[in-house]
Amino acid sequence: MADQDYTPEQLEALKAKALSQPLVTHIYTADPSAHVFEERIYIYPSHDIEAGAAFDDDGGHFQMRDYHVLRQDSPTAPATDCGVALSVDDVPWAERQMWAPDAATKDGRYYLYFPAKRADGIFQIGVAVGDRPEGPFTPDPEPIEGSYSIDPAVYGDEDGAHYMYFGGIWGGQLQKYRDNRYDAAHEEPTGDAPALGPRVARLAEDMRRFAEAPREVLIVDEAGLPLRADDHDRRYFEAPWIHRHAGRYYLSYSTGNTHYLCYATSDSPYGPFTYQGRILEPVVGWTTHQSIVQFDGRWWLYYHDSILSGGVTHLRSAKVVEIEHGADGRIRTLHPYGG
Ligand code: FUB
Repeated sequence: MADQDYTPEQLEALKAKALSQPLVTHIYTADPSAHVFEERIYIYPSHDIEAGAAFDDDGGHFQMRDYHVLRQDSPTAPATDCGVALSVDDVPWAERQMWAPDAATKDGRYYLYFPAKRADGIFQIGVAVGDRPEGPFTPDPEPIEGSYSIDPAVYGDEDGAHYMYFGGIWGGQLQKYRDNRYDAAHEEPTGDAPALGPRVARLAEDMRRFAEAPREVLIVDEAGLPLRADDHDRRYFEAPWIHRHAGRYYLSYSTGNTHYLCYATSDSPYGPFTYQGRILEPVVGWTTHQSIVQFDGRWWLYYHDSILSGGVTHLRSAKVVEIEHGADGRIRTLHPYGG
């Protein structure tokens, strides 16, 4: 997960051709989870900082310590930083690395979901509750029971049920789990073994617990066969997100070490999801992470890249660009710097 080497001239050229510019430039923001609350866009990003940690394949250089919420009147309007919504110092069970968050609302309350490492280095997912979309949020004293790994994304279905999708491999530790149990000896599968999938669990009515044991989400190819573990151009790595279009569930995600944003579709929130294609080609920076939201009948992809920091992989900037679903439901692939 190291920086990429770009000359200043190359970065300037990419910036000039970029589909969009950073939502804010006074702080670094990443992994933007966007929602329409109270008829405006609220964005829940990671807050990237330079902590001086060495690069490693487990993402040790991502040492984020708090969350800021951003707000826009519409996806094309300027973004306002609503300030600190939650700090790791206020979360009794968490020690470090507040990675990609998400938020949901129910009955007038707002719930911020976030992964962080416990003191023993194991990721879990916590929840914090507030009365406003921008917070502040008060964290529950313990992580969500039965949660693990990273990248929570909560989807509120049309029937009122809420589902949490989560999980990321390598630094996100998902490969250490089978049947919801941790074993340090487990690694990412290889070869023609089925790739690991994200997990999904319906949330309880109080939005602070799982109502069921997490299930693994299967992603299959056009022939209905599970994506293979060695299919790194298509297999799930991290950053799950669900949106619903024309009655179908769309699971978008990152392929991690091949740097694509892909999607797969299903008739059920539990899957199986059938792989469909790419939404976004690789950005500047190792990671890629998205959310997809509808606003005034148009669809928007919130994503990030590392152009503003000169290509520093752990100093990213959230951005937004419009996407299109074709008449056949397919999403047109975007190239972040044109072409
Ligand atoms: O921001 C830290 C991690 O990088 C996220 O949790 C992943 O999705 C990747 O974007």
